[in-house]
Amino acid sequence: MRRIETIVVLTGAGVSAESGLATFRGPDGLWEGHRVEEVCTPQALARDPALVHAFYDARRARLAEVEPNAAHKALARLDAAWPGELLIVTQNVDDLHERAGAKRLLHMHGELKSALCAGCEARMPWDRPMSPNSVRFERSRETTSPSARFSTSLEANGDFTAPECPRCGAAKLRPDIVFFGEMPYQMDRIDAALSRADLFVSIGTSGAVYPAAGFVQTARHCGAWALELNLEPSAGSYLFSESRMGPAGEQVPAWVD
Ligand code: BV8
Ligand code: ZN
Repeated sequence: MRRIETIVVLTGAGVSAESGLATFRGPDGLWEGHRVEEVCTPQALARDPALVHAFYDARRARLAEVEPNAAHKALARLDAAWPGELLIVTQNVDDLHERAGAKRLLHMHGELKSALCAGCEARMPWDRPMSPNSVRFERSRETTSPSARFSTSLEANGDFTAPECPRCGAAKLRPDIVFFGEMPYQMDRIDAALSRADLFVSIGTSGAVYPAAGFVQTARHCGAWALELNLEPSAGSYLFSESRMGPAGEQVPAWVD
């Protein structure tokens, strides 16, 4: 392994699991009780905006109930101490990396605490429900599994109207989330960092979603050592120089410290 100057870290839902946030591909393969096509595509937003807004309103509200875990805190320590180049690329839309103190951070799939105007493409901080009618998902009584099925209880009263954009006035605000079929944010910046990386570390991701799942190949092609820290082997484990299995709350501090 060459001298390490540039580190690129990729995180996925597994890094937030020990904080209590559900991962996407739990045992029943449902995402908070929904199929991904129902809640994370532009078509879903056009077809059933009330459901999509309620889904993201519930996940945004959940952020107030969770805290960064030892993995987020260890990455923040690395960020504060690492003298070379570092970029933490997260697929997650929660704010736990920031709340742990990470600075050199990029949300490639957007953020729950941001809104996007589908009219003028303005992005703005957002921390309240977008759908005035959506009430929190009711965790169903009969199951306590982590990916417990949720039922959307919408007190819908008539048609759904999106909030108005403060810049252009159009009632077209939507969650600032990269849906399937949409281009992730700052791909040029990510690709440039991967081309310079001496060490690429993937934490808590199943390697199921592209282009993030392809980052390990880009980094290795450019000569980086690739380390995977995950609870179980991912779809791309064979692509890594080294894989260490175990909960991120243990594996990440052990790697950082
Ligand atoms: C695009 C929104 C093109 C935010 C999400 C090839 C190349 C390019 C694209 C594609 C391609 N093939 C297919 C595609 C299309 C598609 C895709 O990848 N589909 C898959 C399903 C095959 N990709 C896209 O559409 C992307 N866009 O390519 O655009 C383009 C080009 C030009 C112009 C326009 C467009 C967009 C992808 C983004 C989609 N949005 N989410 C949100 O709502 O949260 S993706 C969603 O999955 C989340 O962002 C999530 O982060 C991401 C990945 O999931 P993971 O984070 O890995 O979570 P998962 O549950 O799967 O796994 C958790 C892991 O953690 C597990 O391995 C588990 O073992 C582990 N774990 C659990 N507990 C712990 C743990 N590990 C450690 N400790 C623990 N305690
Ligand atoms: Zn606008």
